[in-house]
Amino acid sequence: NQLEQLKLIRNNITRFMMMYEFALKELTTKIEILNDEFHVLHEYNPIEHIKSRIKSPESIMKKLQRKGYAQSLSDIKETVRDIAGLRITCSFTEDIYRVCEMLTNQADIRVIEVKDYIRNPKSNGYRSLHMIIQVPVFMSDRQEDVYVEVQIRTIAMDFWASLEHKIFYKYEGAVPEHLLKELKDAADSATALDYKMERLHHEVQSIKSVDKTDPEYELVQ
Ligand code: 0O2
Repeated sequence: NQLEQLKLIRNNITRFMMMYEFALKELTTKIEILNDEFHVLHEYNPIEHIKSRIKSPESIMKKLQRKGYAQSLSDIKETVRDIAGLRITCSFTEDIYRVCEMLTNQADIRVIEVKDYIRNPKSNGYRSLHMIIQVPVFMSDRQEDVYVEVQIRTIAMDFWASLEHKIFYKYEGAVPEHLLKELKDAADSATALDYKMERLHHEVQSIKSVDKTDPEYELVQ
């Protein structure tokens, strides 16, 4: 009987973790569809790439210890809302807000929280748009609304964040002052680059919209 109970616990945990995988699959497909449709309408892809991850059991435990005691799987679900994580890398900053809006407009997605570290960067220079959303997952016997943390960034923001993350872990949080300063400078350069690339993109887009079949076109040339 104890063995049966253990089996039941194991199955519950496996199904619990699978829920997050399903949510990520569903969301990834949704975003790919939005990206493809956007390409048809605007002749470019706002999304460079998408990466998903499931938080490791160790990280879930660490977060639970930090956030307080959880007695059941549903407590864990409510306490750790980033078990499923999706990182969307966009070409330009304005695309980040477009993707955020496209997700918000999906009828079955519920936006729980948005943290805008682009308009309000962290003091170390970190920039990204974070969303906590809920997506419905349909299982054989029930529907579960699953939390997913979505981080939306430009390539430059992502480049900066991955290096900063490596440095932070290498020094176990005690990063030397001069490196912090250099990281902040690099974050400022990344912001300037994003700004410049967006401006160039607008300029090129306005050229592209000239109708070359228009007889006036040659006169303007
Ligand atoms: P991992 O391994 O990426 O998952 P929370 O603890 O999530 O309830 P918090 O810290 O306010 O509360 O969440 P927030 O601000 O939304 O940030 C969560 C995630 O954003 C982090 O996840 C990182 O992925 C990323 N992030 C936030 N700040 C920084 C930063 O300064 N540098 C870098 N490189 N990434 C950052 P985890 O769980 O820390 O790690």
